[in-house]
Amino acid sequence: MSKTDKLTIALSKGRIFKETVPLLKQAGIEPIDDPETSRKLILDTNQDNVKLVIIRATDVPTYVQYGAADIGVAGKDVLMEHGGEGLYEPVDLKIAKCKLMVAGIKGQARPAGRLKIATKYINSARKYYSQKGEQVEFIKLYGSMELAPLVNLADYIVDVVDTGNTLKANGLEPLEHIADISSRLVINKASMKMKHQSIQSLIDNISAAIK
Ligand code: PRT
Ligand code: MG
Repeated sequence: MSKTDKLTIALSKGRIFKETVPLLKQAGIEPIDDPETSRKLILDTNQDNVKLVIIRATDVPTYVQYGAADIGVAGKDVLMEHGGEGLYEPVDLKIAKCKLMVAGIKGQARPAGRLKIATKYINSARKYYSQKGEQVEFIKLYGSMELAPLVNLADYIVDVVDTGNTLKANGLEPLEHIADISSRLVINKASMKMKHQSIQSLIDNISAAIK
């Protein structure tokens, strides 16, 4: 509507925050505090009407879906698990790139029988194996997936891989590529209507800054 629309942007700490800051800067938005050193969960910016909320990466789609944030930045891996309900996903920011992969113990032959797959990406993994027509068993984990094959909790893991150094350091190797992942700008559907002008101009400025 107007330049004075209040905008709340949801970001996670770490790589997404670091790689989003330069894009926001192109849209004239600069955070006042650094989330790595500040304990604040709501960060002011140089723009009176724009604030940032700092939350877990997997919670970003939820905050935006329910309108607690108007805008967010989330990995496609996280969005695929969430399902994208209530969200527009207008821009691929091409940041925090990685690959969703199947990995297992290096050099180990495929075990006979029904595979056990440990992952936090249950929905994506289920879709992948059902498209392959393979019956597998899933074990839901919340982190440190790389450990699961080492202690015989699972045969394989489904996880995001960037350099592959973490797999390698744990004696694992990537086996199958499921999807290329990057982070997306997500917008609450009601906000997109109610605050159209402010959000559209943010989208335009950010889009122009993407490499
Ligand atoms: O860390 P936390 O539990 O709070 O949440 P999170 O892991 O979901 O958040 P964060 O900030 O680590 O990741 C946010 C988003 O970054 C993810 O949703 C992905 O879209 C994206 N991304 C890009 C990655 C990676 N690269 C990545 N390498 N997310 C996680 N990793 C992990 C990887 O699984 C491995 O354990 O980082 C580790 C190092 O990777 P390698 O392959 O370079 O060794
Ligand atoms: Mg992490």
